[in-house]
Amino acid sequence: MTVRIIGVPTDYGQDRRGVDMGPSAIRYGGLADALADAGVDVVDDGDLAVPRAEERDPDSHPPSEGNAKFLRETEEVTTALADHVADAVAADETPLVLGGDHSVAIGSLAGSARDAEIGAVWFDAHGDYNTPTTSPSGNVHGMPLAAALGYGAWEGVEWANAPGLSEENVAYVGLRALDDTERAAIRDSEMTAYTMSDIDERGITDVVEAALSVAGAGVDGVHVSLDMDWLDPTIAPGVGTPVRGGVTYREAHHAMELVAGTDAVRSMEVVEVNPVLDDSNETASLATELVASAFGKRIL
Ligand code: 6HN
Ligand code: MN
Ligand code: MN
Ligand code: MN
Repeated sequence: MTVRIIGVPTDYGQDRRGVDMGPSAIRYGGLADALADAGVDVVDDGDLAVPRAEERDPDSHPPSEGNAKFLRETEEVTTALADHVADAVAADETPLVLGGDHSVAIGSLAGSARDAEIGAVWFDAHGDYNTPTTSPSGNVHGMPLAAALGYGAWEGVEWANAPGLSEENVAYVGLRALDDTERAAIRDSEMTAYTMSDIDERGITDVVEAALSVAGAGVDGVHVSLDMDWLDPTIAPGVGTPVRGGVTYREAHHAMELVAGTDAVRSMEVVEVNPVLDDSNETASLATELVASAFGKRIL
């Protein structure tokens, strides 16, 4: 297996500065060694060019598009990312996207689902299912799944919609912070949502196996989206929107080992690592360990 690393140093999808240093922090945190431990071949594309938020007007898009900030920049970057991801998949490689904030997922999903039917497993504290008209913050990192699925105000936004992804093949794992309109929209959707309470009751193995089978049913492959705020902030403090009560170190590793066990991973991203908020780069190093587990690293 060849993993193609694509860094996407965005920070305009949310309000805290520093997450644009995520790709560097993850590489510095030992990504190359971790992937070597997993026994995969690696190609590193470096980072995509990303506009600096200070040099752009967050509201430069038409008001009909709602309150989403930096929508033009999001379009510019995710369109380029989608091409890179689609090229990697077409070359039989597995793209590994390093964020940046979670808005980059719009590009990962659009690229991975360009010429195939895919599913997605969303490891996150958050639903990321807002739209430019429902979002309380206007931050696009809270919207990528709605964008990819063409939900609400995202309907017909061609650059953002992922053609081969449908709601029935999307599973959340570890939800614990939803906005009210977002919660209602997720309930009304065909997606499957496993919350932290489900993990409490059923255990991580059962929940992740169920999520992987939902995502993988009848599709060509699965996109794995790993938002580092999925983990408990005591072990992953370097994130912009931490929420208490996340998964533990062991649960996270086991979840990624189950991901590796399916052999269905078509593309993956790890996002929201913010070294400015981190404690000695520990969130970035943890990200590299989890990626290694997802790509097949075993203890013995
Ligand atoms: N993330 N639901 C909140 C919002 O602003 O839409 C938080 C989103 C967090 C997104 O962590 O990727
Ligand atoms: Mn606006
Ligand atoms: Mn999140
Ligand atoms: Mn997220």
